[in-house]
Amino acid sequence: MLTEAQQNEFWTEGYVALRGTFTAEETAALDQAFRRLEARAQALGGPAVVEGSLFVVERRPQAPLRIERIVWCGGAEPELGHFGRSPKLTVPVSQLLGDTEMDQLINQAHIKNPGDGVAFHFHQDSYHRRYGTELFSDVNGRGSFVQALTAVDAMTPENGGLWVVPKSHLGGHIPTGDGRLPDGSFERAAAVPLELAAGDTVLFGPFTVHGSGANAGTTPRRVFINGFCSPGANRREYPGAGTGFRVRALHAAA
Ligand SMILES: O=C(O)CCC(=O)C(=O)O
Repeated sequence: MLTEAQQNEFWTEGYVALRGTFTAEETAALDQAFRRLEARAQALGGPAVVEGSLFVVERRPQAPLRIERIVWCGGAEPELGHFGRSPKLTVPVSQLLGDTEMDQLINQAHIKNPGDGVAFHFHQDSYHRRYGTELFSDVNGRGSFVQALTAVDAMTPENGGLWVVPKSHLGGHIPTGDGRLPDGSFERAAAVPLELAAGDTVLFGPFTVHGSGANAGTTPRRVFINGFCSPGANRREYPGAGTGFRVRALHAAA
């Protein structure tokens, strides 16, 4: 469970890093599942649904395959479904959502290999959740969504690690047409790199501005992302999850 200090850090800074969420043995299992996903991706000629997982890939002549994301990766790799609903993630998330029940919307694999150019511009997840439209309601008044990003490899600024803008959540949702935050709507210079060891997890809310650059290092940077909303918040249909895969955290909400 999150300590009070960790919960305060989340609400004050917009995110909190948890060290050693998964054991070395569990992290090795994540690594193996990601390798199998990557082998499946390498066999594809373009975007495809495979066993309930949406592989968003781009094949380019004379360049490495770009694996943009693998949506609902637990379809093709059921072990990733189980890890994504582990109490190690759902209990802290439920503390932050303030409810033992939640709907899982995201169970996703991001694989960035050196030189593949995959990058994520600075954004708020609230855009992707359709905040501000009829498809999402902030039912708990605090964003109603928490994302857990777990490092499968050590994550550094060199290998395309995540950057977060502390306190950027305090201004709430920034409306955009296409998810690209307008110049001046957040303090880009205040972004800090998140260094995680394999098996560590960062939790962040829907308004926390974050992004990551291309992998300019020599090692892969793979992350396992699971996102949960409060029951009743979401009406958007997600691949694999529909309007939400109901999960109950095994504890009483703090
Ligand atoms: O994989 C990354 O670096 C980006 C992850 C992210 O921005 C997200 O899941 O919202």
